[in-house]
Amino acid sequence: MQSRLQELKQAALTRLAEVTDAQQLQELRVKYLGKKGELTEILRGMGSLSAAERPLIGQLVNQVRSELEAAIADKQAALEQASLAARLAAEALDVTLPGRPLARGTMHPLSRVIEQAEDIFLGLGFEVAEGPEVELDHFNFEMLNIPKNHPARDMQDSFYITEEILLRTQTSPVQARTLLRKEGKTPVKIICPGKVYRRDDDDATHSHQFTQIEGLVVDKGIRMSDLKGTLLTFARQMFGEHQQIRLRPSFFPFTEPSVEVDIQCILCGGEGCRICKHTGWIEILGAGMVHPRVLEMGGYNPREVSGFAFGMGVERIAMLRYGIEDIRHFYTNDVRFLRQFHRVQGGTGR
Ligand code: 2NL
Repeated sequence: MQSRLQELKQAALTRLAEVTDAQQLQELRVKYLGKKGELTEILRGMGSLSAAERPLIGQLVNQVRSELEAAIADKQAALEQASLAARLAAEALDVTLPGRPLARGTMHPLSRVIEQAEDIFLGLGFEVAEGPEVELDHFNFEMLNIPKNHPARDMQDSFYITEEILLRTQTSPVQARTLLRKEGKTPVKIICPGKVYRRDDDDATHSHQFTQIEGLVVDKGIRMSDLKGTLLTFARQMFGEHQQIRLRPSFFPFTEPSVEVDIQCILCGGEGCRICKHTGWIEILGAGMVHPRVLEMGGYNPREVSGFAFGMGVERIAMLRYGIEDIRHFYTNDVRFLRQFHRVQGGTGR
């Protein structure tokens, strides 16, 4: 019996030495120590032993069992150690290798101009207001004193979704909504940047979607000179501190009187060139004193308050500032175009 136990132990240890993975180890554990294992079988055979032998052999069986258990535990630890070492080796990475370059984007020129304009107007005490691009005819046209028969309301000129709903053709509806929201309170002093849509055949200077910034000030005693001063400050901060502006009479249904505003040509400085068509001046925006009807519809009494408003095309400003010749560049998103605006500064160093 004793020699059978010794043989069993030797055989188990020999096979244990040959084990190379966790599964083999488990199989070996079952074979020798399991419920139907070889050691258990020997225990079962102890019934045939004499009473004197039984405790001796029992003790020996227990000793062999704990020896095997210890050896198996050692082996298990060794296997785990080896597999961890293998995983670490496989996942090793060389931290001294140079990193992969990170592709960096650039700020879109339209976003730059919007941000610059917002900076300028925030500095003058304006707030930025935004609103929906899908708009009611009522806010887009009616509240801006653009009557039902006005040519601007031609189905051919706007993207109508239903009879009453369209893609906004200007950001003025945001201003109309703001007037209603303020319920007659003054001052109103906002700018509204955003996308606008008009049915147009796209070419170098036309786009069916473009960007506008409109501004609106309503308060007691607002005069044309407030409009002039505000726009001169804007022109100087946007295009250079020595800029001059020129106001020419114009017409918009929502302002009276209305003006078109020019700056001195930023290419020739007023000498006359191709860009300014030899006039020395370049139109950058439209403006005027808010029409009394517009104030009234917005919930303000035109006999108590007055206001000025203006609107400009952001693409046009960006094209002038950065010398961009084709409006389609803004929307084609050719990286060769966009990369040119990596850290570029505009003419005024802003
Ligand atoms: C242009 C000029 C302009 C306005 C927009 C405006 C808004 C309200 C009341 C009165 Cl709520 N006016 N906006 C005023 C004058 C000109 O835009 O060239 N647009 C394409």
